[in-house]
Amino acid sequence: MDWLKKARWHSEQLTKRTFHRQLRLGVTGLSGAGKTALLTAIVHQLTQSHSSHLPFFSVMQNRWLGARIDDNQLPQLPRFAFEKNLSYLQQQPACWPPSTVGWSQLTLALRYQSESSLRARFQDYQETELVLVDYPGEWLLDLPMLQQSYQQWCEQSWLLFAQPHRAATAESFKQKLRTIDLNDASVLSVQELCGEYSTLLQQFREVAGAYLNQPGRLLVPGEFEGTPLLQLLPLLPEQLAQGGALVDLMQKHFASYQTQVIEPFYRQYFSGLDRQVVLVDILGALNAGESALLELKQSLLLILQSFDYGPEHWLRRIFKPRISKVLFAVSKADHVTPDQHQALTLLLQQLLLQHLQSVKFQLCPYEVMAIAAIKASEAGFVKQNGLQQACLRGFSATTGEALTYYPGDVPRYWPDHQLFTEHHFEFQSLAPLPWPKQQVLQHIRLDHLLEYLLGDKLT
Ligand SMILES: Nc1nc2c(ncn2[C@@H]2O[C@H](COP(=O)(O)OP(=O)(O)O)[C@@H](O)[C@H]2O)c(=O)[nH]1
Ligand SMILES: [Mg+2]
Repeated sequence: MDWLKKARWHSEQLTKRTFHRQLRLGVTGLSGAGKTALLTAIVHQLTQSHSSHLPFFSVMQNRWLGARIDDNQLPQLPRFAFEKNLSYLQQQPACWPPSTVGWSQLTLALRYQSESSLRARFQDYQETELVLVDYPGEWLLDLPMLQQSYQQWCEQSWLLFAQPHRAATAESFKQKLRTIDLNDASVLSVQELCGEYSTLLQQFREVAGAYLNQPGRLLVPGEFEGTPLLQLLPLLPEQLAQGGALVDLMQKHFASYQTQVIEPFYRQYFSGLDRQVVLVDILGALNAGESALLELKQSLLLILQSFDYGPEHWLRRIFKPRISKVLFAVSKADHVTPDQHQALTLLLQQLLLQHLQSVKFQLCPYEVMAIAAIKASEAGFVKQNGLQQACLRGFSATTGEALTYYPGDVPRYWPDHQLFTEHHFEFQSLAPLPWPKQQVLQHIRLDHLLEYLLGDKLT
């Protein structure tokens, strides 16, 4: 290598190192909120799209050179199944990819020209490694358990299970607990009992529309699937005073769950994130009724605690947070007509504000918006009694039939009890629209989402 070549090679290495940037974007939300759809859409849009599809994503307007999946990421980590997910949307009829369990990630290399004319003169392009991390919001719901004793957790759990929408579902498990021998901590009986508790949590979610289910890993175990760390259930508070081998074991498992499941999650995954999207399916909660909406609210308040960055916050003892922006996104906005999008955003804003008004709470910069990762409807108008009425066109997710309909209004304020007694919300689920190959998937405000989360880092 002559000296000129050598010098150029060194300078290239140096520039690469100097300008090599990495950005870790977390995508979370409770099961069914739309994480898989959003990640699939983000990867698809960044690798396939051009400026006309993402008009508000500024880097795409005149500096974008492209993006590709970088599979050199650590092969031992679960890879987000982007190609498989996309193939479901390409089927005829198109269908949604199955919801995933656990966490996964995918790395994209984003190439663009620098905004600075000086840098652009010395470098052909900038490259940023975007690591997309998908993890269940259920895991964030475990955070408050870190500050509780086993006794407090049992008391809080059974208070929750006594609520009208949960009581009937919980009754048979409660009766079962009353008959068990508290001195029997044999492997088989503990396994059976924990299996029943895990089924109860699933029933809460499916039958009672309940979101606040702990421990979150019992519903979405991830890498702890089948391990004794997940053998945990809340005994009846009065049983703790009686004592016994089973009480001792549960106390021990509760402590292990805190130190070997919850804390490592915050240290290993959460602490490395730079930006975060929290998806919220408000329409689903409105459909499920008043108690579901109330629990969604409580769950979100718990999730918010993970983003409380006040200097005195106890979470700082476990890890150093570095998330500098959070986007709270109402998902599936394509299930309502565009004139209702603002109401969706307002609902979520009101909820967040209630909490943020507390003086002690310090959230990093955040934004709220209504999005559809993959738009499953066409919005339009029909004439009714001589008047233009907004409507949607799409295909029912359950029957596949073509629909033209007005889905109804979204309340602009948190609905009170009276509204739920008078009105039953029924926002239909839609199947994905047929997707001719070569075309880019339709979305709502994905460009705003990308601009807010990545725009300032791609300069
Ligand atoms: N219409 C519409 N439905 C969506 C959208 N995103 C998700 N969904 C629906 O919500 C379901 C759950 O989404 P998914 O991404 O699997 O949620 P996850 O459990 O958070 O990963 C999907 O099967 C779709 O029915 C969207 O952008 N538009
Ligand atoms: Mg998923």
